[in-house]
Amino acid sequence: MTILEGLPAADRCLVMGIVNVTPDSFSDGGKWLDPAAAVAHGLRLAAEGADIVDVGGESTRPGAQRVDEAEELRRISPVISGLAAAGATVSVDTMRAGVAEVALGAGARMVNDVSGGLADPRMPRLAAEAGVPYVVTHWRGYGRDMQERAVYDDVVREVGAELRRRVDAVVAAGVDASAVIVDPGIGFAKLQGHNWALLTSLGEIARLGGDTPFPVLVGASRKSFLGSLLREADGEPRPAAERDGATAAVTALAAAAGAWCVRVHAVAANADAVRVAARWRAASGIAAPAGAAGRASRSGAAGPAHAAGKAR
Ligand code: PMM
Repeated sequence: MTILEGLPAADRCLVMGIVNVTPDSFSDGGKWLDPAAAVAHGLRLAAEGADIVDVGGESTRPGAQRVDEAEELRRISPVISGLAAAGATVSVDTMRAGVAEVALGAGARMVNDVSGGLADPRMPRLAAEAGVPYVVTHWRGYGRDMQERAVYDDVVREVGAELRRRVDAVVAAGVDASAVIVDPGIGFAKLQGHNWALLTSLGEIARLGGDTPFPVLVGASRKSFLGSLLREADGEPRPAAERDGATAAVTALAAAAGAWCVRVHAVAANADAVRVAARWRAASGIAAPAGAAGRASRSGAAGPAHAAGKAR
């Protein structure tokens, strides 16, 4: 099997566009509840340069309540089949194996599980049997109380160790190590400083894969640590819809540090940013990110470990 089978490969960081089919996501909740509008939005993101379109039907924001499985499926199934039929590369953002199974049947090619297999123990086996790339995200619990769990002595070391345990568990469940993508889970049980520490340590996250670094996915788009950074004169955080410039800056830096993919709401500026970063890396003599040319075939000598170093 080739690495990340079924996904686009590029000699740059990939761009994943977000389609949240939810009434309550923090930045775009309620905008894409109508399936036709959601499909049109996903295709617009693909036209703007999204390599992958990520479709989710359950908000994971801090404080969010869970939806039931039937409702999650009702929201996303027509959107996934519509996008896949139109030729988009689709991933499904879900913590439920039952939802992932239907989504894969409808044409999704990747499972994006923000719980890293913790929320539904059947998920790793499903991903293994389907043979699809599987995003293992660092997670400490559901949105309703996750921020109470944002307690770390050394966030990079602890997130790394917890992620490594999750990767070992999903591999033990049968997922091919070359199909694993890791994600530090920006904003999931993390305070602002934790997010920055992780973003500046992507090389360490990638090196959880040892000599063959794992592809790293970064989901920082419009998250509240950016709103806090860009506080208005009155002290209020910058609203979510006005965080796209900061998101593109994070994208450029993460991609220059070797991230495999960034998950973003506003695709066009981020598609430019990853191209700038690729040129930057090329001019610096750094190879393509892990996962770009095939994890199994990479030497592991360059990539994120080389680029990001220990700059915390
Ligand atoms: N963040 C959100 C949802 N899904 N998936 C991955 N892999 N990584 C993330 O950081 C992530 C995610 C929450 O953001 P949204 O409500 O804007 O979709």
